[in-house]
Amino acid sequence: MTTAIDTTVFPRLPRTTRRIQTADREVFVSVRIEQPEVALFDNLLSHEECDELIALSRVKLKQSTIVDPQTGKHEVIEDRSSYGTFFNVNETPFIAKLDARIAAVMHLPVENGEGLQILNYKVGGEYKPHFDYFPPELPGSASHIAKGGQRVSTLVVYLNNVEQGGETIFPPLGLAITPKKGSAVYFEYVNEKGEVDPHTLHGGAPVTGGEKWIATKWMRAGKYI
Ligand code: PD2
Ligand code: ZN
Repeated sequence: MTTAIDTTVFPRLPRTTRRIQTADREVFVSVRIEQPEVALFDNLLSHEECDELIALSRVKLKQSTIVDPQTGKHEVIEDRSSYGTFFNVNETPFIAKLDARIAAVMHLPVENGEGLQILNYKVGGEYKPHFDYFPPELPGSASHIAKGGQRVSTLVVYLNNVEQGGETIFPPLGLAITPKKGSAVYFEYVNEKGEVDPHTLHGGAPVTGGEKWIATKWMRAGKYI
């Protein structure tokens, strides 16, 4: 049975939630801050699920791109020195299981999600501070916002323990999150008026030892098309 989700509620993750019972796994909210809403989820993926996602992705990695806010085109740039790939929503039964669990903890329908992105950073790899939303005032954003609305929230799932470096950083908040296999950082950046929050500027600090694997889910305000 699926329960209808009220997508108009803010914050999307209720402030008193400490455990989220998804269809197949209990997830723990171990840390949270407000304004902007940031939360850490423990026990989101099993170690076996992390290993399987890495194995499925390793064979199809390509150099990552970003959306140029002026042109809207995907470009390879130095700010994002990682390799990545993605899975369409519900691409396989395994991905569908993860998409459903991720949607449950993000309190939005699976249909609002973009395909799961997998990123791999080697030593020196980083993702310089950026916004995940499309800056509303820039011309390159319109074509992306047309595909299901503005991005509203992000989940970054850590697929391995990184030897050194590779923290997810939020410079305006003075916050750094150490990657922990199977855990995830969640944040929201669009309020009830549809305004984006620049305090959600964040990045992936350079990896200084070992490598880093993550899975990212970006949610839209409406059904992603
Ligand atoms: O690798 C990260 O920790 C990271 C940091 C910032 C990933 C993303 N953003 C992203 O995929 O949007
Ligand atoms: Zn990001």
